[in-house]
Amino acid sequence: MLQLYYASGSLCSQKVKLVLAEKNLDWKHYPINLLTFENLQPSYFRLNSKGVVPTLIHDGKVITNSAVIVRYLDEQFPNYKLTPAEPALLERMDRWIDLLDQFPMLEVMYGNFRGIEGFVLRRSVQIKERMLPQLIQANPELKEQYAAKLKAIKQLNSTIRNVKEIEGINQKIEPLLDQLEVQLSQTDWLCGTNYSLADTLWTAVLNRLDESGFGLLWEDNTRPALGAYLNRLKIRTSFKKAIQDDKMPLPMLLAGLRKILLGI
Ligand SMILES: N[C@@H](CCC(=O)N[C@@H](CS)C(=O)NCC(=O)O)C(=O)O
Repeated sequence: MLQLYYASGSLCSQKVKLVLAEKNLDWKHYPINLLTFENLQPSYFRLNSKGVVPTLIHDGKVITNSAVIVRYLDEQFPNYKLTPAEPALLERMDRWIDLLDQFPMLEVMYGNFRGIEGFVLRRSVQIKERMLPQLIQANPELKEQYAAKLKAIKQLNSTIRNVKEIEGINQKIEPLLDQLEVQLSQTDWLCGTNYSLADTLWTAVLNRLDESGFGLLWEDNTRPALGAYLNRLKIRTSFKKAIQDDKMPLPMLLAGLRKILLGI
């Protein structure tokens, strides 16, 4: 049985859920509430030393990175292969996935989300920065892992407060979209005629860019092939299952808002 620790609305969880849906695999749900910081609990840190979602458990193996998880799933469940067999196409798929992995999506999201959502995200980073030193004190056996998390959170907090840095990161989005536009003007999918893991992962990222207010960069018709591509991705059943239906249950949301806004 596949067991997935995931968080509703988390981009990295959505990538894995999309692949599970594409392959029509059953899996056991372990929802983690990022708003109440369940991911910082010692029990979760023992499973995932970075305290992030997703985490997949299968056949006694624990896998903690979405890019590794999706490749693992494609190898283990070859019923519907999402990896091209031809070496040149495989290389192309790897290039698209690397490009996406190197892109600072976390900073784009935390730096650009507006309204209550943006407020909650940014406040959650500040709270984590306060919680982690206490967790280091209380859990000496996890000191190194928590210290690494604190360092990463401090870095994120400093970046998202720096308007100039966020502007610089935002400026990298259009060249990335241009590369997609060139490819998608030639082929339906990123690796040619067949849908692949690269398309699955880009579904989550493009959708998140859209939610962060960057949809105008293709909706204004300057990148028509990209706009049409996202429409093709959105009509897949996997999009409905993994993204549209990915709503946080109300009790979890309320517990999260209480924690973030009132500190209880
Ligand atoms: N490289 C990791 C990144 C995982 C990651 O950053 N997950 C985010 C959600 S998309 C998370 O758990 N954030 C909570 C936190 O860092 O405290 C992956 O792709 O799995």
